[in-house]
Amino acid sequence: MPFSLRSVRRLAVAQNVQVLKCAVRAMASDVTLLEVMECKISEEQERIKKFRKEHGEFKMGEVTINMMYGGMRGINALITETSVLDPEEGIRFRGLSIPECQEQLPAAENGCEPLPEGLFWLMMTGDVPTKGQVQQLSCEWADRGKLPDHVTKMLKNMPKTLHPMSQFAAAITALNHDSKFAKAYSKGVHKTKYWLYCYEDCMDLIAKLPLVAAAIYRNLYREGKGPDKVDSKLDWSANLTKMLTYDDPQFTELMRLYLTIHSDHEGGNVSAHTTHLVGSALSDPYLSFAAGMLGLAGPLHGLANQEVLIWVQKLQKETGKEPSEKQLQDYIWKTLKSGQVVPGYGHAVLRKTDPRYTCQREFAQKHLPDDPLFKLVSQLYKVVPPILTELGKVKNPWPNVDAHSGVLLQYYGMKEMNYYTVLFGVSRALGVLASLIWDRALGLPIERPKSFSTEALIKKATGGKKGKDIKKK
Ligand code: CMX
Repeated sequence: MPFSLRSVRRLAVAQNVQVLKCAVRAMASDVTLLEVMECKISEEQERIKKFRKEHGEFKMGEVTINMMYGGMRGINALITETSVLDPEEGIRFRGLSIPECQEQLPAAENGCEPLPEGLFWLMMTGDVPTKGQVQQLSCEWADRGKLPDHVTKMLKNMPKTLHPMSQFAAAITALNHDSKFAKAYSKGVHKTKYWLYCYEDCMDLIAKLPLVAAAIYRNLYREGKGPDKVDSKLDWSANLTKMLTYDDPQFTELMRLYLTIHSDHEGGNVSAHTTHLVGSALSDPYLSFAAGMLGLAGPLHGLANQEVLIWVQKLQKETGKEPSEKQLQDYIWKTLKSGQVVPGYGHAVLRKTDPRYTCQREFAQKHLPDDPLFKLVSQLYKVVPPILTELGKVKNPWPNVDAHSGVLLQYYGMKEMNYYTVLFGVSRALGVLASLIWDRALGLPIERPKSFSTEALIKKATGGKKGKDIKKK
């Protein structure tokens, strides 16, 4: 039976029940994210405590030796509340697919793509926020959005040849100068309060990321010129595009979509897992996230969006702007035969076209259907999968998120492909930092899986009997 706000409030006051009080407050239009989190966390702590007491010994699968040598693929070992990845269906953020997020999360005035602020609220609380709650978050991030001088200066002094991702991670590391978590820890704060300081740092960090990202862009590609302050009237994405010196409202809409879909991909990917792992040592959120960004900067992970464009440009150089199907096939085989991967294709978990690719494709079909690069990428979508399938070993021949993002950015004038992973990083903060806050709220311990030497594994697997047959020569 649905309850009205008034009836729940009366019940709560009468019975003084904390859970009901929380439910009442969560419905209020002026409720803050922090207030909602305070309630959610105590409920969740109780729920997990009870669950572990009753089912703590339940087994979630076996670990094989192939899994250990195979990048831990298929080992069930992490808890992540913010999103879950299904191999066939793709990502769901707290149960919502990308099309459902596009439908249900609040959009900007005159816009139709979801505001990433709304996704952050959803990932943190499990609830779809109201428009008012999202506006409140935009204001709060704008309020917190200031860069300390030492970071601005440091970025200005970076050599122009230093990759934007190295600059990004270095600046985030330097922001830990003002970490509230590190300060509270050094003063001996009680561990039940860790999450509150972690929350403060994460909110500050998310608010500062557009400033860091845009400063890197302006220093490298705009001779340091352009707006360098957050505008309190703008949402998080609009502030980012403005400080990047772009004024096309459609580019801002793209950025809202981009920052939403790149935010989270459950817990096992390199950037999420690294942030979680480093955070488990109680390194503050700045250090934890910087470490995650260094993982994102790998070409098999987030740097693939840059690699895709470099690969496509080389293709165009060799074959001309409008290659035939045969030319594409030859180019793909040449890539594979030279021992390289086709960037933007394949995935460790997904076994279908990435829905993040699909929604970017839909954006392109709507806004730039005749763009030559979009046409080329669409052609590759037809030609690459059969070849990767023919190779026989690739588990997923379909495109991932990185196969499409560069096309859209290029169309709106952002041609500096070395920079693309920074935008991925700004977005990734939303998911991994929401998870980090929950890690501290749930008191997850320092992470420390057991490792073995090959020798020890051989002994275990052969019962010590056949070990000599597999001995080193
Ligand atoms: N091109 C060529 N070969 C590929 C391939 C691709 N796109 N994808 C996988 N393979 C190869 C692997 O290199 C591996 O070969 P070896 O056995 O010779 O080492 C074999 O196929 C099996 O790999 P897999 O189990 O299908 O894939 P993995 O889980 O090991 O790796 C990924 C996943 C994403 C690293 C891989 O598909 C790849 O390198 N893709 C290209 C890079 C890329 O687009 N990365 C971005 C992923 C999304 C993101 O994180 O941003």
